Amino acid sequence: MIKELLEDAKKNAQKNAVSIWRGDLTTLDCDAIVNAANSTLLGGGGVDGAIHRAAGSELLHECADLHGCTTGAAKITFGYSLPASYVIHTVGPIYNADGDIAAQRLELASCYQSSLDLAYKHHLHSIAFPAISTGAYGYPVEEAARIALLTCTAWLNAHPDYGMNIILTCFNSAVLNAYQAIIAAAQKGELE
Ligand code: AR6
Repeated sequence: MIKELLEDAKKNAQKNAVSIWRGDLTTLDCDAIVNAANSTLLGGGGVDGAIHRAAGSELLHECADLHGCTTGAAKITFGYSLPASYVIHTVGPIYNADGDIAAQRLELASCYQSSLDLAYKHHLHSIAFPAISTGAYGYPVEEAARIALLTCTAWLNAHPDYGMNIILTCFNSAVLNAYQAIIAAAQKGELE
């Protein structure tokens, strides 16, 4: 299934793109960067902490008026001192190996889908994601990377003429390796 989606995405390449990039999300000059936040939207560690530090205190003030965010949903703020114009805050699932894995998958996919829908609604054309839930929230990296890639390519294929540039950022080699392995397997037709 991913193979077909990647091939379809390639056909729409002049308009839409998904790419993998290793580095610090907060340095990217795109329309929006996505924050892997918690449900309070009042800051935290990991990429959330890095975004708030780079954006400055005005971001926290705006977030305080948003009254939190539920898992899988997304809310938008300005980017303040960040190079990105906007921050889209989403809340990934806290991974629980003994819990409902299918529900957690849907919640993680919903983070990507809701963020892209919100970017679309605000007429944004470039968006960079961290690997949501793969840090403090403990989601297995390979599975999270697969969900991210699948959801993003499906979104692009549902909006073939829009022109959305999606960057999936990797802050460590585990995430980068996971994306590369999925793409390689998909290209060989080994991934369904
Ligand atoms: N740029 C890109 N990716 C990053 C950066 C960065 N500057 N910093 C970390 N990552 P995490 P979560 C990667 O823990 O698992 C916070 O406290 C990191 O390597 O930031 O969704 C929130 O407030 C990992 O691959 O987010 C929540 O309480 C990925 O970003 C909780 O953590 C996500 O790691 C959310 O946990």
